[in-house]
Amino acid sequence: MYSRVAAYHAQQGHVLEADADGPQRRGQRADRPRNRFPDDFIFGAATAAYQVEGAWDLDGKGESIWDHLLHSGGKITDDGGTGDVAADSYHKFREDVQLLKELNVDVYRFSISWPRILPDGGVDRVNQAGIDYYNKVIDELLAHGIQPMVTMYHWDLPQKLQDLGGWANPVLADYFVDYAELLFEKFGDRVKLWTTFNDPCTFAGGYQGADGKALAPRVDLPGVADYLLARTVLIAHARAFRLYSHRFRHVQKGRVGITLCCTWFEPATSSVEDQRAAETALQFELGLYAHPIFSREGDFPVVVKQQVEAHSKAEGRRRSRLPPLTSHEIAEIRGSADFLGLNHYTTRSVRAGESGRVPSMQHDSGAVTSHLESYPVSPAPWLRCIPWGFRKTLRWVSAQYPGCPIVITENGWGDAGGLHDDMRLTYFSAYLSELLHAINEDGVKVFGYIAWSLLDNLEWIFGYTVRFGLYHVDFEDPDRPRKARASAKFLAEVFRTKQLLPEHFKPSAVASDK
Ligand code: GBH
Repeated sequence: MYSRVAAYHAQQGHVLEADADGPQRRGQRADRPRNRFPDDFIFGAATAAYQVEGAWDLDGKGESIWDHLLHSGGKITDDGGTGDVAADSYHKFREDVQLLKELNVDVYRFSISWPRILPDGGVDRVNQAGIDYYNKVIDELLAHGIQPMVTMYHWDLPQKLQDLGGWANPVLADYFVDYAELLFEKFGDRVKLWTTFNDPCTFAGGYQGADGKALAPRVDLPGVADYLLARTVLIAHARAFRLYSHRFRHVQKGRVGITLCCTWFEPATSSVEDQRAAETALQFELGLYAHPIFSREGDFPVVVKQQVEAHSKAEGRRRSRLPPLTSHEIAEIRGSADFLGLNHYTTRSVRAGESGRVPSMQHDSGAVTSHLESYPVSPAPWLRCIPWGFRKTLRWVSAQYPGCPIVITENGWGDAGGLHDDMRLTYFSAYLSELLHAINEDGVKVFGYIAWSLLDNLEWIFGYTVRFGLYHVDFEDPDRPRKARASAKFLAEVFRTKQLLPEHFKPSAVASDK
């Protein structure tokens, strides 16, 4: 270990020389080596309840929409796998904390299963065993010097609330705020980093079709229920944030944000149409949720409102399928976050044109997306390793929402599952290198980086066929043993030293563009 660090110091001068004029060129101060993260930067690893916990009906837990879908008969996921046992983190969380220690993380990002705490969704029936479980997880983390970062909702809605229409029903905001209040009351003395929702853009997919690839709950109302969901989620998020500020913040002194997913959309050509389409695609994916919260003016992005309204009229509707926010709602949502959590994985190519069903968000966006064929592809075919898209995403986000503190809440690579995961290691080193360029040269305010995922886990509809874990899990073995992959050892060093070694710190595609 020492020799690696010494070798690094010997080469550091070389790294500085190679890109010495970066910050000066942009009028910033080079106050640390370019391959170093800020001293107070936080590193972590993430999971989500349904994907790792198992114990789907143990100790009073209620049914979630994922339990419901994957128990609905037949082979739903690619390998027929379910989250019934998953990585069994419900029983093995102490071992997981040991892995987190080994990884040298500052934070562990995990989600709370709403139906484990509130089996029917409402606070009229609290499951004490669920509260006890998360108390134990939180205490174990703190005992080992690891900060808990809690996601309140990572897609496992209590089925009873789906029976009410799920997120298409605005009443869900009331249920969510009650749930959030309970979490602040029970865990807020120890949890200082909260996100309300994980990636609504993706879980809206559960309302955009009912085919074999669709996520739960498989409501087939694209271009309608997904926009209703967006409104409910934004209101639920904002009210939970306001509640924290009024009732808890002064005592608990934590931070509350939201996690949104942002694919980078690269114009297929330099034509004005394709460039505009790529920008619009970003507004439909990220802007739909981020603009109401993080922009100065609030509300949905103008381009989204205009295009959905125009299509809705053309379809003979009396009103836009995107439900308008009242001025009161706009004000309540605007500024309702202490930080933005960003999940970033990959980049797609965009040209202007029509695609998707009518109606659908895809059709409304006027953007046709496709793969960038020449980049390495994961067995999860949506995922390609395109590191420069990460820096472009960060620059775009910080230009759109200036000053907004960002934490990367997910970034990672899926493979078939071996222990010698060279491609994952390559992915992490290349993406971390781009992240450093964004922070140290572009001045993007990123305060943390959390890798997806600590463990192999139920990859939703892909089942266990695609693995994202830093630790391999043997799902054939009832004991679900964990084993470190090469990438875990690599990240443990990055997290410990808060820097990339010169061989991992690459010149950036974006920098050479200019
Ligand atoms: C994350 O979202 C999730 O938060 C996490 O739970 C999950 O395990 C992780 O991804 C890895 O997948 O229609 O087949 O082209 C990532 C969001 C998921 C958005 C895949 C785009 C395209 C699926 N992305 N999705 S497909």
